[in-house]
Amino acid sequence: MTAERCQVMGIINVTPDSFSDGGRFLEVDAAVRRGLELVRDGADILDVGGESTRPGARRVSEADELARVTPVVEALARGGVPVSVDTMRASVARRAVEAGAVIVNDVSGGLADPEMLPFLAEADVTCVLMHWRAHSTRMDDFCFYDSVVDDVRAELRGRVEAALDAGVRPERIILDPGLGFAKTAAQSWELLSALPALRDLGFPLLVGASRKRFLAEAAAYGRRQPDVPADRDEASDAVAAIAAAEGAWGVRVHSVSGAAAASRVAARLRGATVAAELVGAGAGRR
Ligand code: PMM
Repeated sequence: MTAERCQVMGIINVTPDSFSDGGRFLEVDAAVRRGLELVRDGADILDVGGESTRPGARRVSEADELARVTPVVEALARGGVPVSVDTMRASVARRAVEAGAVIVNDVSGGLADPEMLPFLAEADVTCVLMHWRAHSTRMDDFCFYDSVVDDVRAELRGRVEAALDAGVRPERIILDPGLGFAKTAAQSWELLSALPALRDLGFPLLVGASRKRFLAEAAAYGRRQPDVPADRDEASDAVAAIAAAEGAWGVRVHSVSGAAAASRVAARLRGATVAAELVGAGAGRR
């Protein structure tokens, strides 16, 4: 999957304990309404997840994850929205793809479930393989690197090899450095400053910085409260602009409008055509 303009992936966490949504979108109707709102704000893709991966979060059962995710994916996909499913379980990925999901976003890069890579190969579906070392309850114990950039590159290369060995086609693979996953704030910043080196791996790159802890320090100004995830949205928009300008394939964000503008600004600067997407009276003439 390639795209000229950085794709804006809007997040729908259908979880009661997500650090950012706080369970507000638990019911299917509310999650679907939220999805449509994100599309109106400029999301290109909606990423639907039923299992929180914030630091310390416990796993949810497969049954709960399926019950949360499947109806939301189905309703949004039926409405014509490109849907991605954020899951580490092959069974959930399978059901979501049957329900219309076109991307499987596995934060474990296929490590959490041995059935995942064979499923991705069989379904021939686009997938995000993220850098990951351990489940959320233990991931903060795995922040040890000789060089975070070199090690993440090498480990991502390992996930690509495993995926190719399982039969996943290379053009189906998107990579993600996994900011905040088994990384200190300093390590996440270092990775963010090395996007060109990560792009050199030769695969489209997804960047997920939105509302993450490491942004707290950059978000601490004016009336913003760095401890409140939603008060990190402007800092998240700034990261989206930088990632888009550096050629990331996509950014995964909670609040979409700033990232959508960033994506269009970056596309314009990079020489891509965005005029065809402009809607509304006179938008193209200003
Ligand atoms: N981060 C979270 C969840 N899923 N998926 C990808 N590909 N990349 C990420 O950085 C990522 C992800 C955790 O954040 P959330 O709980 O706010 O969704």
